Amino acid sequence: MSNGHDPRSVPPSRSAPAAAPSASEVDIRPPVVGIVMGSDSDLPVVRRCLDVLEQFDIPYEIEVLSAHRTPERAHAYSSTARMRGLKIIIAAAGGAAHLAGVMASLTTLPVIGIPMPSVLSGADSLYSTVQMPAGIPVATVAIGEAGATNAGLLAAEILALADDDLVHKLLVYRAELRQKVAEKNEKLRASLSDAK
Ligand code: AIR
Repeated sequence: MSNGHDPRSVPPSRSAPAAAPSASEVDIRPPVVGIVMGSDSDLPVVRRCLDVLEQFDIPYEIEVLSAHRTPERAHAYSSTARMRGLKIIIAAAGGAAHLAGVMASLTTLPVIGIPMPSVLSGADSLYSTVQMPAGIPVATVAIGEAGATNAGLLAAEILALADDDLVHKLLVYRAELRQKVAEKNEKLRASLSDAK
């Protein structure tokens, strides 16, 4: 499944679904970020990552791919990723989460791993994603939704090395974060002075 702005891609997590774009609005840019997840059950968390990529207007593709259930497809995906024009792979899996490591073993593209929440609160996913042997790196982010958001941001930062427009968008994003914190402080102060 390809591209963040393709009407066939997964629905947004927030707000009402947008009307289907007209043919002229369909994004035909080739994906530069490949997102793979071990199961469709990971999608609610991975959606945070898609939201970021869409916010930064980064074309992506997304697939369910399992290191254990579909090992041949996982190998084929990663070993052809660079040739297909991808620049970054993001792999999300839970439990015995070997997907990011398998992806990283077959490509020299940067691989970002998102440990999914699990019956062990994601600790198993985290350890099995982050504890790579020397030689095959996986840039592992936090467990769950925060990690998914940060995976999208890290991908944007990597792509921004060669894209000034993305640098600008990242700076705006940070400014908005600061603004939100300032608003929270204002609200806190107001509620404390009301309580007096
Ligand atoms: N998983 C799937 N294949 C290998 C792994 N590690 C993970 C998925 C999901 C969890 O197993 O990434 O987080 C449970 O998957 P399911 O399909 O049973 O819901």
